[in-house]
This record gives sequence, C-alpha cells and structure tokens, in this order.
Amino acid sequence: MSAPASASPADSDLVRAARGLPVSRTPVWFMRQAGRSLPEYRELRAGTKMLDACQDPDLITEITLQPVRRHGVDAAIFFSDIVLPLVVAGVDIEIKPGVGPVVASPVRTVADVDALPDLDPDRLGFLETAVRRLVAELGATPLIGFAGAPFTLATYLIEGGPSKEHAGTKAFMYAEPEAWSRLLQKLSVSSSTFLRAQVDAGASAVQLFDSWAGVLSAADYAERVLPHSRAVFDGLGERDVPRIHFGVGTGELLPLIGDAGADVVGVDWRVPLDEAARRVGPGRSLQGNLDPAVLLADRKTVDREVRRVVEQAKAARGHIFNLGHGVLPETDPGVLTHVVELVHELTASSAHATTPGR
Ligand code: 1CP
Repeated sequence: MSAPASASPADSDLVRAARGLPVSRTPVWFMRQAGRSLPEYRELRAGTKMLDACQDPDLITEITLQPVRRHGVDAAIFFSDIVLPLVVAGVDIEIKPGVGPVVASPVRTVADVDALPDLDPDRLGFLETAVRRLVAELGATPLIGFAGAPFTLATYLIEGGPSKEHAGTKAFMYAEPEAWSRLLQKLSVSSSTFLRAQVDAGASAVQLFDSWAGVLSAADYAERVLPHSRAVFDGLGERDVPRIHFGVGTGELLPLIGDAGADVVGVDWRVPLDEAARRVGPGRSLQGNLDPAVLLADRKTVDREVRRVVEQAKAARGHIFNLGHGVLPETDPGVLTHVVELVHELTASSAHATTPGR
C-alpha cells in the first residue's frame, strides 16, 4: 500500500479528478466499501456495537484499511457514521443491526431543538488518533473524511429512526420554520466540527452525505436546506481539500447540490452522467453512478454497465468512479475488486494513447 516517497495524496488521481486535472486513470472507490460485504469486517466487528467500533482508533484504522487492501481502491473513507458527532455530543442514539440509527428521544418541539447538546471538538481525540494512523499507513492513497448533511441528520432526529417518506421531517419544516432553521444551523456546526477535525488530522478530501435530500422539491431545498449545507462547507475555511456532495434521487437538485459549495457532485444511478454533467455545469466534477444492484447481476452485465458509466462520464470535467449509493451487504466482494480493475484498465492513459479516435 505504501507508495514512493515522492507520491502524495494531495497529488493523487482522486484529488486531481475532483479538481478537473488530468489523471493517470479514473479513480475508483465505493460508498460503504467498508462494512458488511466483507467477511473480514464481519469478523472484526463481531461482539462490538457499531457506535463503540466508531470510537475505537484500532478498529477504525483496521476497518478503514480493509477495502483498500482487498480491492486496491483509490481512496479510503474514514470508518464512522453520520450520527457519530451527535453521539459524541451526548445525544442518545443506537445503531440497531439491520435497522440503522434509532434516537431515544426524537426532536418534536422547539424546546427539543434548544436542548440538543453542542459537539465539543476536544472529545474527538479518538478520531484524530485514528486519522493520523491511517494517513501514515495509506501513504499516497488519500483518506476521505465525511459528515452527514444537516437535512439528512434532521430526518433521523425528527423521525426517531430510518423512514421512507420523511413526512414528519417535512411537516416540522413547514410548521416550525424558525425551529427548523435553528435545528439545521446547530447540525451544520457539529458536521463542520467533525469534518474540520478529520481534515486537520490529515484527510485529503471530504464528502458531505445528504442522502435523503432527494425527497425535497428544488424550491424547498434551495430555501430551507442548501444554506445550511453550504455552512458546513464554509466551516472548512481555507482548508485546501476537494469537497464532494452527494444525495440519492437528486436529479432535480443537481445544480443546487453543486451550488452548495462542491467541487464534485455525487450522482445516483437515475441520471446518466452525460446528462448530470449538463445539469451541474462545466465547473464541477462528477462522482458515480453504477447502480449498486448491478453488482448482483452476471459478469457480462456488470462489465457492460461499467463501460457505459465510464463512457458517459467523458462529458464531465473530471470523474470519480463510484456506485450510485452504498455497496449492498449481499455483494460478492470479488465483483468489487473486478470493477476496480476494469475501470483502471478502461481508463489508463496508455489505453487512451493507443486507441485512435478517442
Ligand atoms: O452493524 C453494521 O455493520 C452497521 C451498518 C453500518 C455501517 C457499516 C451503518 C449503520 N453505518 C455504517 C458505516 C458508515 N455509515 C459509513 C462508513 C464508511 C464506508 O462508506 O465504507 C458511512 C460513510 C456511513 C454514512 C451513513 N450512515 C449514511 C450516509 C451514506 C448513505 O448510505 O446514504 C447514512 C444515511 C447513515 C445512516 C445509517 N447508518 C447505518 C445504517 C444502516 C444507516 C441507514 C439507515 C436508513 O436506511 O435510513
């Protein structure tokens, strides 16, 4: 995994693609690349609760490295969860196996919003230790830091757990506009603190997950959510790391997702990348967008779909190959390794040079 002394994560293909600079080949990583698709993850996690694992520097380091070793992906993503900053701040949340985050006392009133504790950065020592170790182990491979965006975090706090329609969240947004804005503002501060800690300890890029923003109309997103997501990115100040912004079902929001302050817009599988490039405009790179379910199909289908994504991505300023959402737990890890190899093979600069007419 260690790279030549001259190579640095700041000059990696991932960072270069995010900035729209030439790359040696298209960088690949997978959302949820660490986790239940890997037997070595299941073994290591056995007997440890998810949120305990997320605060143990030894486990964080090992789990983050597992997919890099196994698949040869072009980036590691810090092993954690979007609710972790809230947990560290003292909010009673549990991640239930097979369910997801469950909040003991959901936010239902203005008083609940005011009672939410702030995140004290001094409590993130475990994170700093883990990031420093990871950066040392990863050599030239960049580490992506991440946080949950205020809207997606608010859905868990208000609904009390995972939900499909997020109707309670929207009802709160419409009925209590001031408390809504205060809630999202608080969440933006904690997400920003969490991202800053990762970057200051050595992460080379960041991704803000607004997974569920696609349930909103563009008008509501622009007015009631975007300013708070922008505040998370703004909280990074002058830190010179590329910013990736991702959500699911955001076809109608793609230009706005970019406007919130992203260098890279993450796209799910619903919008082809050439069309996404048109919507996002020339100043931003794209990440995505193979349907994670394709990885459950036969090899011929996988290869055809990977080629299609690579082809359509040529319309973008820069491309980071990824799935349109997280790896499904039932995915054969061997298929993930194959996809990394295929994308690299299809996009290696020498392949371009030897293929006339490209
Ligand atoms: O026991 C387990 O293994 C729990 C499964 C699990 C894992 C491995 C959860 C519960 N979170 C995680 C890790 C995690 N979560 C990562 C790690 C790094 C990687 O990508 O390899 C990341 C980036 C997240 C972020 C996260 N958590 C998001 C945003 C990304 C996305 O998938 O949209 C969201 C929405 C969550 C909430 C969450 N945590 C866990 C689950 C099952 C869920 C989703 C629940 C729901 O459907 O609402």
